[in-house]
Amino acid sequence: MKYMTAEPFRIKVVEPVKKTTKEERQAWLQEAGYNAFKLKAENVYVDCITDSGTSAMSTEQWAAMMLGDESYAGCKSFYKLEESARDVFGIKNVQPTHQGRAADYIMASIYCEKGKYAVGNMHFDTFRGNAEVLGAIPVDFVIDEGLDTASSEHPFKGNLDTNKLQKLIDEKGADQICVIIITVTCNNNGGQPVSMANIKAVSEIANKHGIPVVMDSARLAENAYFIKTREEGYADKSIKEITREMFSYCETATMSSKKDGLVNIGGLFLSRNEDVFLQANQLAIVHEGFITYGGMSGRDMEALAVGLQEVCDEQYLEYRVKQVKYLGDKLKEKGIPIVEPTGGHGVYVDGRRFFPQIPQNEFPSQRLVCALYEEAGVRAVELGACAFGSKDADGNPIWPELETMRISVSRRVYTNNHLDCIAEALGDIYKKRDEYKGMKLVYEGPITSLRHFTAGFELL
Ligand code: PLI
Repeated sequence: MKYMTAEPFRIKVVEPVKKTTKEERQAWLQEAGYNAFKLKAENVYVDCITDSGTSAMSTEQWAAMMLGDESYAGCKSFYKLEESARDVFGIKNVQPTHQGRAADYIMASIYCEKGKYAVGNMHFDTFRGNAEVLGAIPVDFVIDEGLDTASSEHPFKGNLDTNKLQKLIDEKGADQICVIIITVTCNNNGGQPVSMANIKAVSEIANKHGIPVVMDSARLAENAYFIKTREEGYADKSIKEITREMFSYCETATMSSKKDGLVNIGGLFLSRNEDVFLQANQLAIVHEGFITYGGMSGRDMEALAVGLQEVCDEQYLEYRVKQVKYLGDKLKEKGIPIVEPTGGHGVYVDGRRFFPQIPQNEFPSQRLVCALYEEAGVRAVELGACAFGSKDADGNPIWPELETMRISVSRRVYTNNHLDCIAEALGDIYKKRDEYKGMKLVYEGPITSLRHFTAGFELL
């Protein structure tokens, strides 16, 4: 396949994007309170705020949508989705949900207990929010290398630290841990993968102590590809063999299908525990929809059934992971500090190392998000002081260890030319980095863990 290094698809439908002036973007930023979530998408040139729900669908997926069976109960589309999901996860019981956070809600309602610990490598916000509402205590036990943005190039920075887990069990007792959740890939620290050895080791400890293991599997195929290419013994296994082994170590899996489902909406809840699955069905009926659609339309289930198969294609995954690395390498060439190695769904720039003059309480990564939009119309997202900051019981701020700007790369959407624009713009901002000052948070909503969506800032 020498020479065949381009995208493994050709473009059939295009969506125009608008070029805008710096003056226009400065005005829009000010109107938006310097919060990228409040910008109108039509005023964004390259949108990297998320990789969620933004994939381009294939001809096969669009064709499948025409077959959508919209029957309330027992529709054909559900059975196709069920078969496809069983094939990828190796789990028999499949409950659709309208998106990932609904599956999180169902999972948290079943597993979380007041005052008990929910251990994770790094919990995603929507599970954390649900767990907190239910009174559980979410704790992140990612390995130390996973928090080291400067020097560590550990191949599986998403791994859960089994020593920290064992210590908590020894100190508090296993009955104080209601669930262990492994997020693949680990979104909060760079789309970093979790190794099979780690998933297995965590599940062995959990099984020994009777603690259920759940996998948050939004980016399951990207994780499997990293296992195949980085972990000994997996090079000759197919992606589906790897995903099935990954999920053989858990009782339950949740999925935001908006990422590796290659669709724009949808979620899944799967469990090999029959009692848990029956409870999930009940919760789905109350909150989502009947068991065989769970908040999804028949046509969307058709597209997801196909997307789950397409995402396991190795040629697609090779292109996907290499495209993200392409952007990471371009930024590194310019001396820009990024989280290394690059992960599966985006490049994470270290805000503190980029703007060392801006302290964390003046939101360096948020400043970088604004600078990138101002210069190039590129929209990224802050994952730092604003998004991950919290407060102690007296309302004093607690600043997070990780302070990054995530440049998420949507699946099958942008060409490397778009990524070149991002690299050029960030390179120019980096050259004049000394000129930037920080930001002041002037508005935040009542729920600190969700404040980044609606926060208002001023430039200092
Ligand atoms: O956006 P949802 O409700 O389909 O999925 C929530 C969700 C659950 N788990 C993980 C690991 C996620 O990354 C996730 C959503 N992620 C978003 C929106 C993101 O921008 O990363």
